[in-house]
Amino acid sequence: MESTRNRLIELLETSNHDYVSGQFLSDKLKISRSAIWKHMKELEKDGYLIEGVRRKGYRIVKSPDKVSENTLHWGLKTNWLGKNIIHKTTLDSTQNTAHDAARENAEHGTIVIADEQTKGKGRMDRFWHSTKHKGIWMSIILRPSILPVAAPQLTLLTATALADAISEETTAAPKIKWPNDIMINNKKTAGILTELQAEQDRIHYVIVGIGINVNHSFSEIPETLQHKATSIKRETETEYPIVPFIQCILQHFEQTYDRYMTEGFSPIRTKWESYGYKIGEKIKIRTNYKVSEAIFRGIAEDGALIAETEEGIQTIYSGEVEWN
Ligand code: BT5
Repeated sequence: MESTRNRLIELLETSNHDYVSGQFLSDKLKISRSAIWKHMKELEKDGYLIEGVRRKGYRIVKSPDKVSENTLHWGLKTNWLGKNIIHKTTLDSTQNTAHDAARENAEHGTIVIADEQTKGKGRMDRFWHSTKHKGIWMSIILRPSILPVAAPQLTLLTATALADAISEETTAAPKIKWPNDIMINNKKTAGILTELQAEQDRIHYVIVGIGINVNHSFSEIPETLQHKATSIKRETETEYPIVPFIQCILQHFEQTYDRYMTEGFSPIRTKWESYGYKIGEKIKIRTNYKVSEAIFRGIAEDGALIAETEEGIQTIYSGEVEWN
């Protein structure tokens, strides 16, 4: 039943908003026209708005704001990203499912997305809270032909794509905190986790994990994080439809990634710096058990953080930065 329904939606979607005749659907699905009609009624119960016109057929006018492979495909304007979508109601972590899929040769651009995660992962085995239906919890499988040392640039390009999408879909003003956080009003709204499977000079695949707090009210943000985490709804006092938001992220991600592959990191870097959190401001750098005051100057061509200390310019590659 479920797969006939999915096939039916696929057939309606490929018509590109045009009518599809009941006869065509019944031939393709090998079920009667009255069975087609019953399926249409069921789709309406699921939130689809379907128009049926005599002698013309059916067309989808609106799909529901409920994440599924079908709703995400409908109206998705990407060329290669999200052609293959794995959606589950609950997963421990979309990263784990994405690794499994990648090992089984899932294609470049495959998306794994869940309504909730029970063991969402941050960097260094930290926990990522992923409340059901409140945010976007997804992983993208990529097979880039870049050297493993360039992989951190993928985190930075993902952050610019997210900042672009948040700016387009919402009234928030996102800032990117190096290397992997999106901040709104000085609080963390999204995080990125880039994991790779690689040899010294070759990447087998990369999984880019994206977690965004979208529609949490204040009390739905875990109490232990309320001082430093937020949601887009909380900052803008608006609730956002989730399906178009995800589609917008995928479109920006694809554009940014394609640009990176053709033009290199330079244009990404400029864009990144336009969203950079605390550029020109004081930060602290921890090196060899010493903490020094510095000014955050921007990012280098390879994605490293550039800090100006009393001893001169330093480039920082990972985690030794204090922002407060
Ligand atoms: C990150 O790590 O920010 C990467 C988060 C990536 C999550 C996505 S969701 C889809 C995919 N599947 C996964 O399992 N993961 C990815 P990090 O920089 O290490 O930050 C983790 C820290 O952020 C935690 O230790 C908390 O302090 C805080 N945190 C946890 N959940 C949060 C949330 N929902 N919003 C804001 N901050 C959070």
